[in-house]
This record gives sequence, C-alpha cells and structure tokens, in this order.
Amino acid sequence: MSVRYPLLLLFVIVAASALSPTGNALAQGRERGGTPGPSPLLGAVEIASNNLAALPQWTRILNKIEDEKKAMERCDVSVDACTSAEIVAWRAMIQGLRSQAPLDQLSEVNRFLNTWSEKPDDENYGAEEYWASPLEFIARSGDSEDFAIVKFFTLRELGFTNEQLRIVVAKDVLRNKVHSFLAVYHEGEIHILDSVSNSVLTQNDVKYYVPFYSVNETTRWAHIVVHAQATVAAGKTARGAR
Ligand SMILES: [Ca+2]
Repeated sequence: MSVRYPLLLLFVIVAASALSPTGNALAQGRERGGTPGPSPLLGAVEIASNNLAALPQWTRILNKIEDEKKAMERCDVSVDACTSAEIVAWRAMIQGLRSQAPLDQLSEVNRFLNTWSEKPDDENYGAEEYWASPLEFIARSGDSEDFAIVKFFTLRELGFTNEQLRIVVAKDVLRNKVHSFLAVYHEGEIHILDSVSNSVLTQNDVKYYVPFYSVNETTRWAHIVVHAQATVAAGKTARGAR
C-alpha cells in the first residue's frame, strides 16, 4: 500500500503534464512579442498535442503541400505552367494582396475563396469524409474543411504564421451539423473565416459553434467546453449573406 499510492500519484502528475490544458495562460495567453493574447478559442479549455497521427487526412495534405507549392511557384513564374484559369485567378489574388493590411487580406481571402460552390465530399470525392489539398480544392471545390484548408495555406503564403492559424472542427448548434472553419489569431483577437459567411467575424460574434478539435501544421488541440457557450439567440448571429 505504501508503495502503490506514491506510484499512482506519480502517474497522475505525469499524465497531467502531458495533457495540460492550454487556456488563457499558455497557448492563447501570449502572442509573439509578449502582448496579451485573445480569449480561449470559443471559450473552451483546450488540450494540446504535437502528435498529428490521429488526423491522417491532415497529415496527407502536409505530406503533399511541398509538391503543390512547387507547382504554384511554376505557375507564378509562367502562366503557361498554370493548369486552369481558376489557379491563375487564385495566384493573382494572392499577388495583389501581398502589400495589403492583414485584416484586408483576411477579408479578401475569405471572400474570394467563398466564390467556389460548396460540394459534399461524397459527391465530389466519392468519400464520406475527404480533406482536400489547396490544388484539389481549386480544381474541384469541397465542403467546409476544404475551404478552411485552402484559406490556411493562402494566408501562410501571405505571411501569417503557423501559430496564428487553426483549422477548427466544431458542432454548429444552429444547423445541427459538424462544420469547419479557419480561426486566425491576430493582434489579440480571433477572426473566423467561414465558408458560410463572406464577413470575417470575431469569435465574440460567433456563438453557435462548439469546438471539437483544431489543428495547424504542428499541433492539434482537443477542446472541452466548460460552460454553456453555444447561445443560439438568433438576434446575435450576425452572419454575413452569401
Ligand atoms: Ca472535404
């Protein structure tokens, strides 16, 4: 008995260290430069992990993104290397935004890529769930996570860091379905780039999403909603028209 309990205590301490919630004080609490960060993503407690193996759809894209970047670079150098008019337009949009202010970049990236028509994965890719790479999306469109993915890598090209960006998978309590979007951490606020809104809202304006998990190129986070965050008061759901 005197041996077992200290061992149990040690196990709890180690487990707690490995799964430490990263709320105000850690992941979101400080942005680069030491300035105060935003509130936790959608008010949820989050548990970080650097093991992305649990998300094979995402790691597949990370494994092929370098090859896609090379194809994009060839297209940027010579329009003859671009495989479609849509890619030309996408690349031109990025080039035109390089000198713009960050919030203007967010707004235009969201608006421009939302002009693709949403298509469910089963019709589009013959799979119940399929995460499309940027070039796959430009060629065939996709559903909500595919919009978030192409926006993620478009903003990376425009200089947003990996730490500023997360693809978020959440429950949409208004439409009663799983929905994904891109969260962008910028100057103490979290901005939501959503395939169902051409307006870039801050997370304070988005009360109808309950986050399940989020991910960037290096980290995934499990989210635990401690309080009832999903207030569905219709008057507060200032979604932009699309
Ligand atoms: Ca998809």
